[in-house]
Amino acid sequence: MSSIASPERIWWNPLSRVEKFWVVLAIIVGLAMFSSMFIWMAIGKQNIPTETYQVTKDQFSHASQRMVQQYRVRDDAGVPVVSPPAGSDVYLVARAWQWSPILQLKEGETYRLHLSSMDFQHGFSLQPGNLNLMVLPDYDYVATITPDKAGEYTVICNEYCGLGHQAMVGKIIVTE
Ligand SMILES: [Cu+2]
Repeated sequence: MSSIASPERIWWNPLSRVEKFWVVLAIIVGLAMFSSMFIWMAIGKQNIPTETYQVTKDQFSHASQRMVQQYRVRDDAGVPVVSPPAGSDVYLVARAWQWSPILQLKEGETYRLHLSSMDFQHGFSLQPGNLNLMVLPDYDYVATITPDKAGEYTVICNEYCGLGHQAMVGKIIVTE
């Protein structure tokens, strides 16, 4: 018999008990994983409360500028650092390729974080913490957040937005 001969073709034989067992088990595991998506959505605390509104770029950038004028405490490498009062609306502007301003929030207080973009689609990714939100032009995406751990957080863009994408890094400071 030559070495390129086909192997003996027995694959159409009826499934053995063992094969049946593993096929059924794989289906059960698959269904369990599939349904866990919905279970996590309902009870896993995986989704933060959000609202979305239509907004023009001018309206959003004015709201952010007003906040910066009122609550700016200093600058960090040319980016204003703002410390808005607890419970207030805070505005983070995404534009190619910068997040502005730097928000300084208080631990344990709740804020309404508004996100919008002045140009392309960007992704708000908070590190550490792994909070991920979409940032779109002409939409005001409002996430109600309560920072529970003081520290300095990095905001990176996780949606490819052009040549400077990898340098699009911002900051959120949470104080005690
Ligand atoms: Cu980007």
